[in-house]
Amino acid sequence: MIKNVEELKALAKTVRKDIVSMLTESRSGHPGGSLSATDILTTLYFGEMNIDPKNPKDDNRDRFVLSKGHAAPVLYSVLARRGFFPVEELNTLRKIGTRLQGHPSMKCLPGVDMSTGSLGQGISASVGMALAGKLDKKDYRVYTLLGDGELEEVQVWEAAMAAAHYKLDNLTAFVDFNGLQIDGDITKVMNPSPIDKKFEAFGWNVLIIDGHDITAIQDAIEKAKNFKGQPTVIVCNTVKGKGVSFMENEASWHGTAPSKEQCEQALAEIGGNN
Ligand SMILES: Cc1ncc(C[n+]2csc(CCOP(=O)(O)OP(=O)(O)O)c2C)c(N)n1
Ligand SMILES: [Mg+2]
Repeated sequence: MIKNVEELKALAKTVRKDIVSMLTESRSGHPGGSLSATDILTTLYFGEMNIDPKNPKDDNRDRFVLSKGHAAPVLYSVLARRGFFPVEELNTLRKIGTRLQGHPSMKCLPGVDMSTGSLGQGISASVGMALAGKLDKKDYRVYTLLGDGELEEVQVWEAAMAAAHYKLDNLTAFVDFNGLQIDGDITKVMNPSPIDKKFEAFGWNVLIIDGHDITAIQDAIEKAKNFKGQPTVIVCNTVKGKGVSFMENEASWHGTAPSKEQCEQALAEIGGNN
């Protein structure tokens, strides 16, 4: 388990470079929402979750559900770097017959706890996993990551209501609050704000942090673990496309792959040693 912030920052650079490289190779996929979620997934997978790549289906493992399933590249990178499958396999993203489908499939790839892609469904599955943990008297925790545009799906709020009703304090949801969805500014498409007040009204403990500040992510996870009687949501202020200047805050990079030249520029900007 890595708690050192400098080490986690270095890993986040590696993950960002994986994302850019695999999308360039596949010539399709979703960079913006993968890069905005990188610091969250890096902190969780390397520094927090009780998981074992040698025993990916262990009953007592912590679970993670990528409710915003289109951000599959960031999940694939952390799983590969954590040892669930060979790093070279990242180059097969979205190719015919690959285990690295455009959206994560739990049937193909070890480490994927739930197949997702249809927005709104992942958090519902997480509620079921957390409730099962309570009924089975198990100590595992369930984490899920939602997009801010995903909050426009009403299924999210049914799940939120159920999580509070069943007092699922073993469930922590992250909201990747990057302000953009596929069609642009979330406040123009279908404004989900105020996100914090909505979750509060649905019975959740709410924390608001900078989603690129690894120390803040670690602190919030710890607070959520110690908070009893209610599920916790960590609203993460993020930048879509974080780390690549020409992708940052640009809705057009929601689902567009970089060219080889753009990839070179992005890799140089991200930097890091490996
Ligand atoms: C039920 C459903 N409706 C529509 C889509 C198409 N879709 C894919 S990504 C996306 C936008 C999601 O925006 P957000 O949740 O903010 O993701 P992020 O900004 O983190 O990439 C949409 C509408 C989908 N995957 N599922
Ligand atoms: Mg968004």
